[in-house]
Amino acid sequence: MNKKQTLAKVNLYLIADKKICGDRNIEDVVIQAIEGGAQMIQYRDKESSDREFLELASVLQNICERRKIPFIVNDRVDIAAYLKVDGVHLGQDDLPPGIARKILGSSKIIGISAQNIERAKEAEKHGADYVGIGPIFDTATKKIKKPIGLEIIKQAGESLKIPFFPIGGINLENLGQVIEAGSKRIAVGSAVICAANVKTATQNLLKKIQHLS
Ligand code: TZP
Ligand code: MG
Repeated sequence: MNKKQTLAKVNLYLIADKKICGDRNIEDVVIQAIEGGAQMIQYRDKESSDREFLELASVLQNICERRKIPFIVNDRVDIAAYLKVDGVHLGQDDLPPGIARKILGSSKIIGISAQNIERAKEAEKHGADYVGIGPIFDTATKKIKKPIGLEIIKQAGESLKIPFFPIGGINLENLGQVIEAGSKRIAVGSAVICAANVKTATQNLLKKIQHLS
């Protein structure tokens, strides 16, 4: 499957953030989430050393590979290239997508975070394969500005050709609003990772969104 076909199938994207895993083992969280139906995994880790990042990325890559789930690493184009993972996710202050593309090649998935529609369109223009747009709602996962709200989802639906994933504070209670605003995809962290039961929480989110494409 090429990356377009892969992304077309993803409604539920898990951001496996090491920090929000807390005492939970990130490998177990990822396994449970995949069992519950998570369709793409991003390893996000702002606190580990380079070496720990490399080791954990490799372990998670194996977990995902065995289950045929695309695996993306956050920030680290170098580690993505070395491990030959499926892609990288970059923020506005990371390497620009054009440079990541030169390093990783055309077959890899490059995702970009955008906080407004102009940035999202720019990311598309510079060769991003998908954008994460948010934070839609309040989130404790990322120490950033105010939530941008649901309006951008409609704008993204009208102006982007590439897939977009609303992100930030999305949970089972507010998912209906995200869908109503025009998205058939979401990226979630805490709603899955901090749930009493990771697998059930993933299943419940998926049930609401998977029929949309
Ligand atoms: N960008 C905005 S929120 C977030 C990122 C990477 C992490 C996931 O947020 P949440 O609220 O834990 O689902
Ligand atoms: Mg980043």
